[in-house]
Amino acid sequence: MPDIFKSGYIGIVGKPNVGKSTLMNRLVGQKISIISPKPQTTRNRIMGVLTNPHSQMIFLDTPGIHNPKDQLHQFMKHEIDEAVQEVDLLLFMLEITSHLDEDDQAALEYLKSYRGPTLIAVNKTDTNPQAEKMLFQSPYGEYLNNRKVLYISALLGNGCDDLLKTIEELLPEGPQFFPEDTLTDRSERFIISEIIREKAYALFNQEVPYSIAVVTEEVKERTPEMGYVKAVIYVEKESQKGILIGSQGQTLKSLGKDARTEIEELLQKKVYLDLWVKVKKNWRRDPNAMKQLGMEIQQ
Ligand SMILES: Nc1nc2c(ncn2[C@@H]2O[C@H](COP(=O)(O)OP(=O)(O)OP(=O)(O)O)[C@@H](O)[C@H]2O)c(=O)[nH]1
Ligand SMILES: [Mg+2]
Repeated sequence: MPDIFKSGYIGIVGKPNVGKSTLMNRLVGQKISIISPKPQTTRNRIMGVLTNPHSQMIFLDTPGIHNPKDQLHQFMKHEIDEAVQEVDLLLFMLEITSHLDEDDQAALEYLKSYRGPTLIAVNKTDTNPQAEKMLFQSPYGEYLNNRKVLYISALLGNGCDDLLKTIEELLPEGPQFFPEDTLTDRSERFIISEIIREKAYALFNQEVPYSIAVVTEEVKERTPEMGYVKAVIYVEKESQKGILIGSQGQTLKSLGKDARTEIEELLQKKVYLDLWVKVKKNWRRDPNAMKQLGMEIQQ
């Protein structure tokens, strides 16, 4: 083995819900990004770093590619564009489909216009064992000629070792950009907010999850064994506040319990989670409100 070190940025992109966050967590070996069966879960570019003796792979999980319909979508699109600008390799994920919906079209436009090195990962092969046969007959097929395609299950890990090997081969020789123990560039507060948002995605349907933004305002020690976390869940309407809190506060309590368990794992101690619900009217359409929630489009 020649004594060279490889490193670089890998942008994980694709339509909403194809499994980008599941894959990043799998490749890095740690839960960094939140996951949900609902589309448009990830809203930010989130870094996950895998360092080993011969390489450092810096993955950028991104929001699903879609046509923006409001200010939040604009922000998400901006996060994808920002991430892709700095990558050495684009990892384009897709699921086999018999017809291309609006999101597939948007994702394909992205792929077609991208000029740098690209690797295609066909995901969810556990639910589609015929994927290899079907890809080139599916509507995606005609756009993938001459591209390297790998078949994986991010959920079960099938094909993921091969994928890592291939990525490593394709990366340039380079320095170790981050210390060995770096897993992400995201703060503890950001990850706590995301955990709370993930539990809310699991509990609520229709518009409610999309109207939620979480801000973790305080993380401190109460005693050496006990942490204190204060977080505010913002919604867009009074009626949503009622749904979130539930009768006698039961719904919020149950959301808090789900989130607390995972926050305790993250902080490695017992935690008192102080959860608040506030209304920030129509924040998804309001650039100023978005800025206050930490989602500013920086030019
Ligand atoms: N069966 C199966 N399900 C998967 C696989 N990978 C991801 N999923 C599921 O697909 C859903 C979406 O996964 P995510 O990782 O949140 O997808 P995403 O692409 O990050 O979604 P957005 O952030 O909304 O763009 C979840 O329910 C996952 O459990 C897979 O390989 N097989
Ligand atoms: Mg995601």
